[in-house]
Parts: sequence; structure tokens; C-alpha cells
Amino acid sequence: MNTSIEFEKELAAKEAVKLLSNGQIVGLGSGSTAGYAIREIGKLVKNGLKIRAIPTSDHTRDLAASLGIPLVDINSVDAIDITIDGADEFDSSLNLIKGGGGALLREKIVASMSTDLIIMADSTKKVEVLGTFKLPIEVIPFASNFVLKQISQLNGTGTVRRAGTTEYVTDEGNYIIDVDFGPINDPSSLAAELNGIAGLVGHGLFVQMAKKVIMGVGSTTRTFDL
Ligand code: ABF
Repeated sequence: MNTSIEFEKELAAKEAVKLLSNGQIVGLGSGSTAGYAIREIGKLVKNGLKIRAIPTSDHTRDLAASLGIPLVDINSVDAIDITIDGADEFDSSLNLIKGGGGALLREKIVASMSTDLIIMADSTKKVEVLGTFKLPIEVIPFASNFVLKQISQLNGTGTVRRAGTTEYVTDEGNYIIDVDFGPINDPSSLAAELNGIAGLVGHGLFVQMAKKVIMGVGSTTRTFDL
């Protein structure tokens, strides 16, 4: 574990949590940066913060529950006030690659329902052009070979993610294909192409969804707004 990167994640998370206020419905992201935020929220809840939270993964749900953070069923709310989540890459337009942790489908649903999507990042996540990090794509297992072929027609090279000797399976029972598209110069067009592939249920391109990125850098934070 790189302690200075971990420190940047923690700094970004603590800064993001300052944006929460009483009465909000809060989307809780997944991954290690989100973990710092969730632990911070747990402390605030013990000290009286009144929120209801919607987790983006089973792991986040279990962590939030263990800290006494009140949870609410996503299907019982019409909207989410604010979501704080991590990312694998972000560019200067605040377009994101997410899904390295495998929770991209629920993360995108929660983000889509959120008035404000706040991304927390360490300084390694900022890029000029998205695409060094392989783009995670979630597929139903029945369609994995078909989707791999469709992706190759878009000049992507994908492999089904493994967990030891078997395929990695998401919280929704799907597979992940990690795809090297090279530099993604037009994230919006690629997202539109991917959205049209049958059997592909989600991808990690979050285009024009984030309102703000809070990045830890050294011993401080830097905020990128739209
Ligand atoms: C989630 O966790 C994902 O969208 C992203 O893949 C990952 C980032 O992980 P970490 O915060 O551990 O770098 O936010």
C-alpha cells in the first residue's frame, strides 16, 4: 500500500463529506476512497448527522450498516440528493472511467438518480485523455462472447475479468470485460456506441455526470468544478 496515495484518498474523502447535510439522501460509492468517506460518515452519524444512505455495492452496504449509517431502499426514493464516489480516471471535463472495483452498474444507476455526483480521487487519477485504465464493461454472461466481438469492431481489445480460476461475478450476477480502447478522445461517442450493444448492461464511462472532483494532492486537496 502506498501511504501517500492513501493519505490523498483520505483527504479527498474528508473534504467531500463536508458537503453532506441533515435530511439528505446520500449515495455511497464503492472502492477504497469511498471507504474512507463512509467511515467518516459513520462518525458523523454517531454525532447526530441525520441522513439516509443508498449503497452502490454489497460491500458498501455491509460497511455502512456496520457503522450504524441508516440505509434506504433505492426503489423507495425518487431521487438522491448527493452521491460521493471514487473513480479510476478523470479528465479536465470531469468525464470518468469507473468500474475497476466491479460496482459500475449500481454506481451508474445511483449517479443517474443524483442531483450532485461528487468524485473523490487521489492525484494518480487525473489524466489528459481517458483510456490508460482499461474500460470496464458489464455484460450478462450469456452475451459475453458476442459483446467481445462487437467491441473488437470498435477497435477495443477486451478480456473477461477473472477472480482466480473462474470469472469475476458482479453483485448483479454479471461478468466484467476490461477493454483497452487506447486513448478515448471522444468519450461521448464511444459511450453512445457501447449503449447500443445488446447484452451489455453497463460501462464505466461516466460522461458529463460528475459535478465536482475533489482530488487529494500531497497534504492538501484541489477541487475541479464544471
Ligand atoms: C469505485 O472504486 C469505482 O468506480 C472505481 O473503479 C474504484 C476506485 O477505487 P479506489 O477508490 O480504491 O481507487 O469508485
